Amino acid sequence: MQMTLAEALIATLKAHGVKFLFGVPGGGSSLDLIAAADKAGMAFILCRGETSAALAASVVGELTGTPGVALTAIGPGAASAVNGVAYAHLERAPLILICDAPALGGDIPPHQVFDLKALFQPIAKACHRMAPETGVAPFDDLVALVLRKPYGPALVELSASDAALPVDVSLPVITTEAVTSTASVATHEHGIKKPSGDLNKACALLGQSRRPVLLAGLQTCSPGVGAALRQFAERLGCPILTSYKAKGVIADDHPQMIGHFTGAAGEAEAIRRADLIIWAGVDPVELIAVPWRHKAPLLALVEGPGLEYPAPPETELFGFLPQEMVSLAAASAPSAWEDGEISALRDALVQRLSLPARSESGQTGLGRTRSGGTEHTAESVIEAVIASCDDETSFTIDAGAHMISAMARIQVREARQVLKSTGLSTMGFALPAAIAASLVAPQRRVIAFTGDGGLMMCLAELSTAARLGCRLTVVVLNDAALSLIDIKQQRRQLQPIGVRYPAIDFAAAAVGMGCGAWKVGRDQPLGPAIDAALAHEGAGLIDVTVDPAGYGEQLAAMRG
Ligand SMILES: Cc1ncc(C[n+]2csc(CCOP(=O)(O)OP(=O)(O)O)c2C)c(N)n1
Ligand SMILES: [Mg+2]
Repeated sequence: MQMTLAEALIATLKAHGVKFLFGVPGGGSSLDLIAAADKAGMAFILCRGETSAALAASVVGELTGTPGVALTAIGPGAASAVNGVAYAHLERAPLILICDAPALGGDIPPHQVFDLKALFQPIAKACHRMAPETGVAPFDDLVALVLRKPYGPALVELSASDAALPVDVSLPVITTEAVTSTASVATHEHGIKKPSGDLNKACALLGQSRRPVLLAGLQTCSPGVGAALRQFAERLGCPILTSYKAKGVIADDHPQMIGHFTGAAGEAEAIRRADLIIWAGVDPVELIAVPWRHKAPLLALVEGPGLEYPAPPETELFGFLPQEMVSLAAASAPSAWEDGEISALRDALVQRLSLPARSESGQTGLGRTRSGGTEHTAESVIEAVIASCDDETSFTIDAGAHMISAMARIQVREARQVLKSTGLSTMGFALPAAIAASLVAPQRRVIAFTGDGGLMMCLAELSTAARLGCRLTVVVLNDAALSLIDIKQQRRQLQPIGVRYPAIDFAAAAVGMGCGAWKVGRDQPLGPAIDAALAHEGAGLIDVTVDPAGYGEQLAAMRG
């Protein structure tokens, strides 16, 4: 069969179940790809910036297990996507970034041209310039590469002249169902193979343990893992902590759930009391950058070798995580943990992560506090919003001080029902991620909790959300400051320079971009705005002025 190279790439993506291409087009091959996608019934989602496009595409990849795809122009378009590609790299998301490429040869000046491969090499699994002579086969290989665990991004360069040339194609024998169905993922990838590694040693470790603790990381979000993980945990009767990325893989209200595992001091007490740490699919990139503080041996159950553990594991099993857990089940017996002890640990962690109560004067710990009174806080706003949401609601969370309350307070029952950047911890994530989540599951409402600083980095995507009619509500915890950095500056007793700015009127900006918007000042009631925003069918935004005064103490309690 004959197709143009652009059509052949689109056909390959379609065969893999790709439904959306995100991006900002240039005048080169992106136009050929958009035209081919349109013919193939695939939607091009025009974004306002390439970073947001690559972030949204990565999140689609995380949510669906199919590759996320973003298109950019030459030079500046590609360079502008770097942070989204860094996200896919450090959060293990399957992403293909297709950039316009300059025509080769001739006397063409190098306008907008620089070495993209060198730019992306440290964060991409592969960088490849497509050529009609080699047909679509190298692209098939790239798709397979980004879908190999751990997932990650690849860069593809394609010139307009090459995109339009005919190629011979024989499409890969792969169907959407084969790629996306849970059962087939399990059998295709892993068959009924025994895990590799020293199973006897792993069984012996588990058999000797009286007080194991289970840490579940991002690999447990893979299809088919959650149920096996829960059965394994329930058989052990031990405390469970999930990483931020794995939030929901075991329901937050499960009686054995203690909270989140980040590597910080906050959760250390629960782990300190354990005699064995079961490291279930945690990717070390999920931990904050502090020295490992635990002495108990590590039993690692992971998808594959090569992880840079913070401490050498006593033993590792590699393969399909449920299979590893089934293989260990024979050696596992109910642990010596008591229910009351587990719930006390959970209560202590919840308490520790709460914003400190305000004193009469409005002072809460570290200096530079604002006035007291009836101000909203990140915690009070998040609690009020989630109290009005149904169980189906998805959440996205940006980076910043507000994130701690959001992750501690939101309770979900599904993996990836809360989306957050952890390995990269980038700002400007919550809104593009919410757009992606809304496109993947249009019937579910998405709430994006963000700081004012993070929203300013992707504000223009409000117009994308409005144009697409996404059922999403952005909640801006507006403190007119980069509070997380403000706190760190205060702790180092430095002058307050470069972390504060005049408050932005986000509601006015949102209205200007076609969103419904509600503004809640410091002494104004929040309830009516929440009711109106959640009743609004399209994209909306609540801009709430919050008091950041308690963040310093909260962060100190969490990170020590
Ligand atoms: C793209 C990016 N730039 C800078 C940082 C460093 N950083 C982390 S949190 C933060 C401040 C966030 O401010 P805001 O969004 O207002 O949230 P707040 O801390 O005030 O709740 C900064 C600058 C980052 N994580 N990502
Ligand atoms: Mg802020």
